Amino acid sequence: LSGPRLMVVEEADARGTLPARRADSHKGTYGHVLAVAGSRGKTGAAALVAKSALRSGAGLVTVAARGDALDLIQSHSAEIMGTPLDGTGPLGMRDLDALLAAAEGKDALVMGPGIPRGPETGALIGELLSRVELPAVLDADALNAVADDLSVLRRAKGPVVLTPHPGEMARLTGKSTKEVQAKRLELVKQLAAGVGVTVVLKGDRTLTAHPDGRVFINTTGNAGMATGGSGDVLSGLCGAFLAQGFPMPDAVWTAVYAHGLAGDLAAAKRGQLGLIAGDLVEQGLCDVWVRWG
Ligand code: NPW
Ligand code: AMP
Ligand code: MG
Repeated sequence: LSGPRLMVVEEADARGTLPARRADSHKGTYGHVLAVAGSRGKTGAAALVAKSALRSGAGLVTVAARGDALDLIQSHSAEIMGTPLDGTGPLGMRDLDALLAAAEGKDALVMGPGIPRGPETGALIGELLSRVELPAVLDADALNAVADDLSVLRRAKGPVVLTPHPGEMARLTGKSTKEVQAKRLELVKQLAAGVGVTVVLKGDRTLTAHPDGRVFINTTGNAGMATGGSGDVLSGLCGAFLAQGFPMPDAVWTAVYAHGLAGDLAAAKRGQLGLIAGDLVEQGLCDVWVRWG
């Protein structure tokens, strides 16, 4: 399978992306992630993003969410900082000023898991990306929000990473989930090159496509990860690596490899049936970092 444009990621490659932490470093060295995530009923998605980023080396993590959800999100973990977004209902243009202010001083954006989505959410994401020069990971409902008009992504000032599961990829490409699964390699390359973004098509053998035509095939992970919140953990992990300044696209395929390995190590302890997304964060990721020294 390996060739100059199609690469199978090996553990030594992934481990090689992570520099050692310097003895004289501090939390400012490791970047501040802003996660626009969570809503009432889906506060867990935001907590998983934030905790995953914190467990993956980010110096600071702030979640921006509606006030009614934010208190619950922060109650999941003492380390999570918060920026409340006024009002209720779906995210739209009225949230732009608050998000621009929240993005100041941040090093990476993660948008989408559990967000309240409405007719203006795609336009809001496009406008934010066009005005903030940060690497951005779009997942879950941020993907669904931009699916109708992917041209908003072309205005982004920083590198953009999309992390769709096959259902979200179907919405992004106007295909059925079945067609997506039948043509995974072709579609992921097309989307990455067509829109000029890095695309992670998740599932068994996750594919990471860079706009320059390279595709990275992942070999870690297992069916125990087919459980609610697994993908939210990946978006937090990608955000943490980008906030730490790891280069593109290495930051992304390394995050995918580590996420799958976390799932494999956690499944070895809990069984595939017992595995839940929180285990990836609390157990699996930490075991990966220890294994990688
Ligand atoms: P089908 O049925 O096969 O056509 P949705 P979601 C497909 C948040 N969460 N292989 C499949 O489609 C998320 O962050 C909050 C093949 C399936 O029915 C989002 O914001 C949690 N098909 C929101 O909820 C924990 C696959 O997609 C459909 C596939 C909704 O996210 C849970 C489902 O996808 C969740 O993360 C695969 N490998 N994977 C919390 N604790 O707060 C997916 N599909 O409709 O986009 O819904 O992914 O659950
Ligand atoms: P999401 O559907 O957004 O929660 O994402 C699910 C995460 O779990 C993705 O990173 C998938 O690659 C991973 N995952 C789900 N099912 C499997 C599987 N059968 N084998 C490997 N990884 C999986
Ligand atoms: Mg998801």
